[in-house]
Amino acid sequence: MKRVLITLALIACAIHALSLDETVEQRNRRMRWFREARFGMFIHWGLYAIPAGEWNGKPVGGAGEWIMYSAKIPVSEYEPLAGQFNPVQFDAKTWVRIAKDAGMKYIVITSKHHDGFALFDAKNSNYDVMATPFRRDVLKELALECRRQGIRLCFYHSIMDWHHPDYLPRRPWDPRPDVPAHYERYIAYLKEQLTQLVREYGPLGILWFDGEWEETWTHAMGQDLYAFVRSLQPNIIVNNRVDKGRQGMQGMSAPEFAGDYGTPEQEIPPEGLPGVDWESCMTMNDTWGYKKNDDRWKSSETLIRMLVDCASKGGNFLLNVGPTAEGLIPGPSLDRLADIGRWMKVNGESIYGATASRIGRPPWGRCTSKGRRLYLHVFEWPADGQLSVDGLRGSPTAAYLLADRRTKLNIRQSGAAWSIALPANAPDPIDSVIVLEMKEPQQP
Ligand code: FHN
Repeated sequence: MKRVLITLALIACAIHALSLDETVEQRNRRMRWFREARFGMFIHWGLYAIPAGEWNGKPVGGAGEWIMYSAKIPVSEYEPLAGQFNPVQFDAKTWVRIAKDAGMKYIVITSKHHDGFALFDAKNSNYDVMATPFRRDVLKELALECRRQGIRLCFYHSIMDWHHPDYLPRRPWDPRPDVPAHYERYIAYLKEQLTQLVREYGPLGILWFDGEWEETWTHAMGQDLYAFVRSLQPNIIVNNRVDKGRQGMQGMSAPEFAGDYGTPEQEIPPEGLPGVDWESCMTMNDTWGYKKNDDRWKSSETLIRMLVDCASKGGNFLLNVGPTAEGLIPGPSLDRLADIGRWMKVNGESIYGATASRIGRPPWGRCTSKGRRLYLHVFEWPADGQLSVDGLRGSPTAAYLLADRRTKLNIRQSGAAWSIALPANAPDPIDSVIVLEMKEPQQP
């Protein structure tokens, strides 16, 4: 069944590629950096960092970036937040260095979230960062710093817009009946902003669309916007939320929908999404945008193992930070990113450009593969010092720890399986990586 799914997905990709006169080889070339990167930073930042989960002195449920909706705040009361936005501690160089030190290869930042506020000097709007006391083009500073430090810059841009007068549907608590709306005019506005972002802040790695689920946004509009963005920058990558092809929070659903990869959210598909590119996006606590009282932080162990889980299924991991109104990445996020960076410094080779292996999901951890190399991610170190590995294609020629490449580990065949003799103590309590050099490729 899995092979059938993979075959169908590959056919789907071929159909989709051909639909844009793109050969499979050309698509593979366009997706190559994404598949190599495997790990990116998601940044949700905007006016919502000011209330930070509270409104009129009361805590507001839901994600921080949804406070305008969750607290039923009309545009007239939310818009003045722009007059308070002054993140004087924002420093693009620091943010990019933090991402790099964590082993991240790309940054996806909200150029505009659902609240409609532009984090850049938008030519077609005064509801932007230049209309705030800060008066600095955040995305321009980030774009320059990403270029300097060799990180791909990507933008999250919301189709849904709770602020723009031409966007429909309006929120029930804010009908603004005296303000006419023309949805086609909104689409033109959206395309103007995307044109500016690509031409003045690009070239970009990804345009990460979201907010595609309302009935006003149609499949035809999604297909048109995908083609439009690709015409601006032919090698750009566009996620599947440009169109209507998402199944809930899942990935790709059918070949007729536009989008280059699937976007599971707050989950990692148990079997991955065979045959298509995909990226799981994940919060470190429970919110994307900053909330002062959200202290439900996932552990560094959980986050590292999520990254490995994604790579072991051929997917990317987009890990979110929600900076404060002052422009700082929260301390608990920094601690976790530092832990991840320490692990990646030793073991990044087993993630970058790696993908699923024919071994699947062994009881002691996960497995990634790259050409003829297998990376055994041992979460549970065997008490008896013997690691059993099933399902290899061919024989291993060498085995060693990424943490100690010089010491060769003893491997012996034991029936259909292989057994690797391990040192008494695991080099890493979260995930110790053993390399198996094989005679043949080990992809599924
Ligand atoms: O509504 C958004 C939400 O605020 C956040 O941006 C996530 C991140 O992928 N996407 C939407 C919910 O699916």
